Amino acid sequence: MSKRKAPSSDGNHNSDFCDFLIELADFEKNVSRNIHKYNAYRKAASVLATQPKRIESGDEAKKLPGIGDKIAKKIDEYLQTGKLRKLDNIHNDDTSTAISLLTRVSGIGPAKAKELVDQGIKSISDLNANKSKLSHHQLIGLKYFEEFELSIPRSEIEQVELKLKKEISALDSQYVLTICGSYRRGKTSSGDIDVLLTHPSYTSTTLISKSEKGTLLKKVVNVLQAADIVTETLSLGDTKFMGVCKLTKNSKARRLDIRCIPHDQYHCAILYFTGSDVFNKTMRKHANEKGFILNEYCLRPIGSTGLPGEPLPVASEEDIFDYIDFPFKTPSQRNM
Ligand code: 8DG
Ligand code: CA
Ligand code: CA
Repeated sequence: MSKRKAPSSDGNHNSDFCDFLIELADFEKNVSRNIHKYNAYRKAASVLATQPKRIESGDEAKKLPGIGDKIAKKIDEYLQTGKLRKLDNIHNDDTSTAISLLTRVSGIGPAKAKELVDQGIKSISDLNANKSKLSHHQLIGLKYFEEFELSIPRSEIEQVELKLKKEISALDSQYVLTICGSYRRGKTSSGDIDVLLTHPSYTSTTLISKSEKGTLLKKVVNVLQAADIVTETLSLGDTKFMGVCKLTKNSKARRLDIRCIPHDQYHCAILYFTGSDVFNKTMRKHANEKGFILNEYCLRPIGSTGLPGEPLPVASEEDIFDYIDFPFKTPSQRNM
């Protein structure tokens, strides 16, 4: 996944609240490593972002789902003083700012960042002076630190999509490729390029060996490397490639992920990797309430024993919505 960024402020009447909530969320994820608080701040930000009007007080905010006392108080403090003491304290704390900075490098997670900061490595130039402490992925993340933070214009991803489809269909016309993530949700720019790939020969039940499965993805990566689209590999497993692509030789380096998905699980995967992550949580919760378990692989009914049954046949994204009786949302309606 791309390092999570603030949703764009287009048409958001509460974008200043969202900005501080997302900063608090990132602090909880990267520094405190409290994923519950991270989720709570993200949820609150996404609820505020979709309000049709400016929220005028903490009390008003508290009426919205996902906003409790603590966040309401922060909204009041912000409205009254124009800032938050908690964020000021975080900004003034050397260790917190260093950990936050290092986690912006692709491949450096919160634990690695803490480990580095504990050794006195606190800046990008410190990282450059301590390359032996970094993995291959982290070294590439460091090399492209600035470029990976730039958002990718939609028109560029459209052109990458054409090139990927051309190269991959020339290799084998049976491959199917979909770019998911924020691009599929219609965003005008994206943090990275999330590609899902499938092939009819690969299903969750066909006895395809691990090496055959890996071959499906590796053949694609090889072709894209030969075509100078893929320029670096961060990691390559049997089903997941993480790397770097460039539209043309002089284009910027972009983060590209390719996941190879069993053919029968393709629609659940597309749904999941289209997101947004907050939308996914809402839909999974709805599925649970209707007696189903939904994940990135499949949709299963929960039997009377409380255990999940066999995966339901799914031939489209719409099927998934229908089974759980959830009104269909087009990808661009899932930006929450
Ligand atoms: P962006 O890259 O433009 O910043 O936005 P994005 O495309 O929505 O985010 P992403 O981080 O690339 O993740 C792509 C989708 O994957 C996301 O929209 C929903 C799904 N997803 C979650 N949770 C997670 C997660 O923890 N890790 C990953 N890899 N994907 C996730 O819902
Ligand atoms: Ca991603
Ligand atoms: Ca993405």
